[in-house]
Amino acid sequence: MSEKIVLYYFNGRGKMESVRWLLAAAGVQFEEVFLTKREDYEKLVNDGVLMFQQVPLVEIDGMQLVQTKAILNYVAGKYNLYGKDLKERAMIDMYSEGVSDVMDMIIFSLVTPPEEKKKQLSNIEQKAKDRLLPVFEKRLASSQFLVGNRLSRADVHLLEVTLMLQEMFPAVLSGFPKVQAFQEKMKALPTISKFLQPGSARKPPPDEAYVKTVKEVLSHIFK
Ligand SMILES: N[C@@H](CCC(=O)N[C@@H](CS)C(=O)NCC(=O)O)C(=O)O
Repeated sequence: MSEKIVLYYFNGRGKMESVRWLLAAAGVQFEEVFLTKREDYEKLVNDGVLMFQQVPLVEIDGMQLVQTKAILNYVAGKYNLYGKDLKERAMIDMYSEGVSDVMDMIIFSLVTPPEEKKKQLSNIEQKAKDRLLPVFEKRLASSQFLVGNRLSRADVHLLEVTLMLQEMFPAVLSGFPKVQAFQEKMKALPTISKFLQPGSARKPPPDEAYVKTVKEVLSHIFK
């Protein structure tokens, strides 16, 4: 297996987008293989590289890693985005999991039946405003970074989710000035600024074509 980092997923955000964000924030190059047809998924399964028959899959350091959290943990540990000790790491995990609760709701809203969509979106907005953002607004009032005195994966995940929330609810940060200031500071970091430019590996918000591809590739789920 080569030294290259290779990401196997759909050509869209889904569960891989946070991995792309983390690698990009660390300034690490990676390649991508996109699943566009059912056969692409079947080949990976038949080759035995998907431990649980699920993507994301990331080839890194001679390993074929699956399970998004395991991938994120490894990337964060390898590129010094996981705190200086176990206590910092526990704090980073708490913030990251809080973000992931809302991120998962956003990801799965894609396949929510149309009649439930409105309610689901309103749940996401409410959860973001009532639970998620107040925690970070409070924390960022007294600290530049979420944990310790340097960038961690928690900061990167927070930036990602707040940008996603703004795409869906443009005024969502209006009562959260510290989170807004944090966003601006994060966006100015050279690696992140580069990732936010057109032409980077960052994926656009999902559209119908993306949903169609996912449903075709995973036709055993979306019957
Ligand atoms: N716990 C896994 C879940 C991964 C997952 O659900 N992947 C979907 C695509 S986003 C998949 O490959 N599903 C196929 C299946 O479950 O059969 C993770 O977080 O990586």
